[in-house]
Amino acid sequence: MTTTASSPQHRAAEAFVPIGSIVSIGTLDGGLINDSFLVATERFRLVLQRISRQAFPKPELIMENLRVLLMHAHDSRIALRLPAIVPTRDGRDYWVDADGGFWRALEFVANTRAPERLENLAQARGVGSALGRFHAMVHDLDPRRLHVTRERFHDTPWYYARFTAVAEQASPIPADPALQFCIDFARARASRVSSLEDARRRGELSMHVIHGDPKLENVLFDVVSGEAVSLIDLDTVQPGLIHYDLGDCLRSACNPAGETPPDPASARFDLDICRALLDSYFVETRAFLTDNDLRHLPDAIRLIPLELGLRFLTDHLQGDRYFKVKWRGHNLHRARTQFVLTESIETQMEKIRALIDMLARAN
Ligand code: GN1
Ligand code: MG
Repeated sequence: MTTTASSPQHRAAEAFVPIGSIVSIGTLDGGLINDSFLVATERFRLVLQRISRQAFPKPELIMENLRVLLMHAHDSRIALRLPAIVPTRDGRDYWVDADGGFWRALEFVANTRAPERLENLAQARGVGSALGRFHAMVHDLDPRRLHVTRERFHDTPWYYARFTAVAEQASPIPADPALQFCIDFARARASRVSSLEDARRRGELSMHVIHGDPKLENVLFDVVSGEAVSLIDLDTVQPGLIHYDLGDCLRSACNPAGETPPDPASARFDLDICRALLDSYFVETRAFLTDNDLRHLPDAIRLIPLELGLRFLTDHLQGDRYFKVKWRGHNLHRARTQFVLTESIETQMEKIRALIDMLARAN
């Protein structure tokens, strides 16, 4: 799609590329928060994004973090490509339009693809290796050097409290079996939302630099070698628990149904994918993972899909203010999917524990 010269994305693109050089601007669908475009000039392509100020009240902090991360990655021996910042024509990291829209441009990582679903177990290994290399790369980067770009981003008890407050306000809840299922599902887990935050508060888990959103779509595979070569979407790189990343990566990669399957009931957690992914993750990280890290990992796998389900459900109850939706009910559909996935994890908890013990011993 080519946009008109007066569109906001066209005007923003002109801040980053030489005047008159734009050949086309296409929309990059997929992200649930920011607006993304692929800008092509005769000589190169770049990814142009308008950062959601609702999700990121201070988007300039994202760019400051990205600078720190990229400098660190540059000095690292670990092979993982991270998209470079494309500065504006006057050398800045971002451009703000007349309406306050915050725009930044990143390198388009060429000759790669991001499959929506895993196509084979070799890709699962690739995802685990890429996340492992990322964690290994930032292991010696002091998390205090990074800003918090999004407060309470993986604070499950906080999301739960917000859900109950919003559900309270929304009552009487419209009669809808899917909505009732989700609300009952969430309420039945009230006593189990704080396990990870409690462990953090007790000092059993320590803060590291994390990706924050390492879902499958954010892993890029080389089109020729098939190797996982790059991690993108670095907006939520900030201090956190590696458990948030592992939980998020596994909930996304191990559910062959995806985030919006035709039928939410088809969501399930695939142990074979989990085994392949964690095995290659441990190859990169086992040297610095602690016993406590491993002990709390099964719970993170259960918690992060529950948390995402709570976030989708709350957004549905609030009238779809945060996540982009394609239809009214999309967030409810997504919430059901995450809850069905959570249930599948809950029924396999003993196997997940045994699997992690086995892999930790083997690596
Ligand atoms: C959002 O915008 P996107 O697709 O990168 C969300 C993640 C969710 C994800 C679910 C800042 O990510 O937390 O896990 O959707 N990002 C933010 O697909 O809320
Ligand atoms: Mg993201």
